[in-house]
Amino acid sequence: LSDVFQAAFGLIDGAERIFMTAHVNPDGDAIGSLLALALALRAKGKPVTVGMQDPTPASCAFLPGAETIVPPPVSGDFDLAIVLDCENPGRAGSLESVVLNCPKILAIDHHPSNRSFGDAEIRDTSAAATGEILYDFLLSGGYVIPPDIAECLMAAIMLDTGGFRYSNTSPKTLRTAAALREIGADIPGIYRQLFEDRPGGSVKLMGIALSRLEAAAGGRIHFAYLTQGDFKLAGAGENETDGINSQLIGILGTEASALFRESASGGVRVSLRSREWLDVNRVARVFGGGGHVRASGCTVQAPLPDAIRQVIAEMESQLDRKPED
Ligand SMILES: [Mn+2]
Repeated sequence: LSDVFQAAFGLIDGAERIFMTAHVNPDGDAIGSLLALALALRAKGKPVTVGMQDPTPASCAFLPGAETIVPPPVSGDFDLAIVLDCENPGRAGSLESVVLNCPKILAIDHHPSNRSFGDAEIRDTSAAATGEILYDFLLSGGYVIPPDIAECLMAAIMLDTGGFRYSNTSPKTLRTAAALREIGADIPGIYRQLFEDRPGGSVKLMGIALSRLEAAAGGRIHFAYLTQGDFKLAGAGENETDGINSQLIGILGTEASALFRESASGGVRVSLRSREWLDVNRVARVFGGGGHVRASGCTVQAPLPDAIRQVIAEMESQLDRKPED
């Protein structure tokens, strides 16, 4: 057992009331990882409260335990916070204060981070998903992985690898997936629910976004935006934008893409993608966000046209600094 795993199990064993959370604008890795660990801890008799700033996306509602996630405000006398899939506690959004009020913090994540946090921090940037780390973590702690937990971990891994298509899909990722498949995780069912099934409103939203397609940097950047009026017109929620950025980054000649969403809670949410070399995590960090080299996000507190101008200008300037190879 590695030292950091041992420290993490020490925190869990010593805790009476555990609070768990993950990043704002959650995806299948955030939700799947939260639910997998919550199911495992509850099976051991640990009282766990799972709180999230933002609602669970409809694509993840099928995951076992999804109905147990509570929205803010979260109150309770917790003695341990477990923060998943976050490079810093601020990624928990408005629930950061609940995390920081806990006397102990355990972080489990696979994003690159500038500064460590937590009383124990399991950070493995070679893992494709936080769910991939959790598989090893649970096994090493002697936890059994029943089919419901396997389903959650498989969803976590499949979301962050795009269904085993992205470059982060390692041999180890596939070995973990193979083990989860043997336990019974339903790959085609998870794929369909995470990536294909969608309400008509989100398809209409995609149509609106794509009709706004714009290029910058001579076609090396493609971007689109959605206003509050667009969400009303389409009858879709702000988190029903899955797949739009994949369309943008797929345009031939594009190195980086951005989708801008005007948020009802203020500011503009920006999702960034890159194809081959641009580190969009560096772009997102300029605006206080973060994520991965190929997929990142941030929120810009500015009117939509200003947010677009600022972020596109930063992307252009970083595109112009391509290292010679
Ligand atoms: Mn992740």
